[in-house]
Amino acid sequence: MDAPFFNTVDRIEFEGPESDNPLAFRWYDADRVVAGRSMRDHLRFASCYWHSFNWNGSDIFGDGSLDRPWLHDGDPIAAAEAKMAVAFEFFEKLTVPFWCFHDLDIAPEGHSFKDTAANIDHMVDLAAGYQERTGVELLWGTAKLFGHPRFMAGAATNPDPEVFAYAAGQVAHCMNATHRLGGHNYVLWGGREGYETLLNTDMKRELDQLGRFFNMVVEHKHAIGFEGMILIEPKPFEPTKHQYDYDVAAVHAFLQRYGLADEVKVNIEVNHATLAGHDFAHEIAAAVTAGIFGSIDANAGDDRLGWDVDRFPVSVEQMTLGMLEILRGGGFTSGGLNFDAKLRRQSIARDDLFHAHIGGMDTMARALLAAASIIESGELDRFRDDRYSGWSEPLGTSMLAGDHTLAGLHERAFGAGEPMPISGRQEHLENLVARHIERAR
Ligand code: XUL
Ligand code: CO
Repeated sequence: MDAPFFNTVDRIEFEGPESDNPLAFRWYDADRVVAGRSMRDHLRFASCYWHSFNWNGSDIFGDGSLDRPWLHDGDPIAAAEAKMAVAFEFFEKLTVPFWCFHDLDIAPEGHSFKDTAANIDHMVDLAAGYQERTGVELLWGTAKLFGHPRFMAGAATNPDPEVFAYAAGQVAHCMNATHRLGGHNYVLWGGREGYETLLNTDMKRELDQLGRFFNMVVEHKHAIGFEGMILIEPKPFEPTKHQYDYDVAAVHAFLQRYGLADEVKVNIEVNHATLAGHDFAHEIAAAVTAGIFGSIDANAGDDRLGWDVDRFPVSVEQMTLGMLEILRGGGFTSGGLNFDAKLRRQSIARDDLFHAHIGGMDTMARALLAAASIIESGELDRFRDDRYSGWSEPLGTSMLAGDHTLAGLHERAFGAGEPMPISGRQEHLENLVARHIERAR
């Protein structure tokens, strides 16, 4: 394989909104300070290994279309090594500060658990060297508990305890690897943790199994001294017909039920939110409200396709509304914006991967500027505070303080008269957001 792999692309630089250079940032200016923090620190961009380096462009109807020679050439370990060289060439040229992986993205599965573990350890040693040389850090690691047929009926929620035990071993190994690489978080997405039919499913048992599994994950985190956050990634369906981690609200209820609400937060993916019938911004607000906001998988769905298409984000408006909730919640701590996004199958030129990420990063940077400008102007928050101002008056405060009963308010209603409705002013506020998007520079 030729090196460098991306031989037509150099380091991507910021050139400003007027630039016509398609291989430059127009909005993402890493060192620029916005609302007290550099763009690099606000956005904490990560590139994901699986879609960019492990996927060959195949879909359920067609074979691989992308130029990814390491996916079919030669010895599996040599191929994994070649893939990692290309991945870090990409991260460095893109200037993305973080990356994310599944254990089996970076290392081939062996003939036994022991072989696979040795393959992972070898690749983690190499990754540690690349991280050291390039300065790229690990946003999160995760274990692939959904690809192999052993997991077809679930990992932690499998009817067979042997599969649960295998998955626990795999997660322990992957958590140790993530810890070794200085990972900022560890993610659990329950790809097969759900069911296809209740006819063969004992929901109560499966939820108890999942609760125990996550408690073991938290116990292991403390046992090995891993200081990163444990994150669950909600998704309503696909691959299973119903997934237990349906959305943020379902995950929060689950965490409370199994005593995990102080230990585990959420990794919210845009397209998973929309598949659950929510706006992206709703899921962030739900997580901030519950105190479990962690990290984001940035991507986009398609309005006419009801599955997880993982496009790169292109809508400044959608992302502005999301960034607004993130900033209102205080911004990221250990989390970041991971592009869990893939090319379209016809995007077969090597540099398409750069165009995709540059577009995504510029979209998010513009969204950050617009959201920061909305917050700085204070108009939106003033309107919102005014709308609830009655709750600072005696009636509002005394009702919340518990000084009234339903019977007392029943009596009051006879003499109180009709409440005076006021406008919700949605269109006015939408125009306000549009104005900030147009003007934020
Ligand atoms: C699947 C998905 C996963 C997780 C990590 O829809 O989003 O890639 O982000 O397992
Ligand atoms: Co994801």
